[in-house]
Amino acid sequence: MDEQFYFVDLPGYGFSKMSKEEQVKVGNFIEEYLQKSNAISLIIFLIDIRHEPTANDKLMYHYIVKCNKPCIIIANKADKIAITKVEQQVNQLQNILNPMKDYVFLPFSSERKVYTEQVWKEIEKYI
Ligand SMILES: Nc1nc2c(ncn2[C@@H]2O[C@H](COP(=O)(O)OP(=O)(O)OP(=O)(O)O)[C@@H](O)[C@H]2O)c(=O)[nH]1
Ligand SMILES: [Mg+2]
Repeated sequence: MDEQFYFVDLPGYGFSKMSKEEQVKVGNFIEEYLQKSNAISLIIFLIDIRHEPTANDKLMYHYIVKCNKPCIIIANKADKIAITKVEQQVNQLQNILNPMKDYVFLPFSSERKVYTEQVWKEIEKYI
């Protein structure tokens, strides 16, 4: 490999809008990629800070945990809630998904570019 790192954006739940046949193909692709790629340094799992984890979030979270690769969880769209609620909401998401608290959960907003420093600091540990 060259001395570079890449962000690979895997298909999200948008693929639930695909036909059943396509869903199976994409699902198999994601599974194979996550399990067979030795070049994955870190999985970054993005969820929505505003809501409790959905059934899909829980499914994906447990799947990622089973992959046994380093992972951080980013609670995105922090711009959509009051700044005073951000920390509380991230804690609540972690309490539900990861009560053992062995993964890092961080707020983020790709819209507003806030909290980028904390997120980069975490990512840099893996590259
Ligand atoms: N307010 C706000 N909107 C956001 C933020 N991040 C993404 N969005 C919006 O959310 C919508 C979905 O964003 P995508 O990046 O396509 O989400 P995705 O999870 O990759 O979707 P799929 O891959 O199709 O599952 C878009 O309209 C974005 O503009 C954010 O931090 N704040
Ligand atoms: Mg996407």
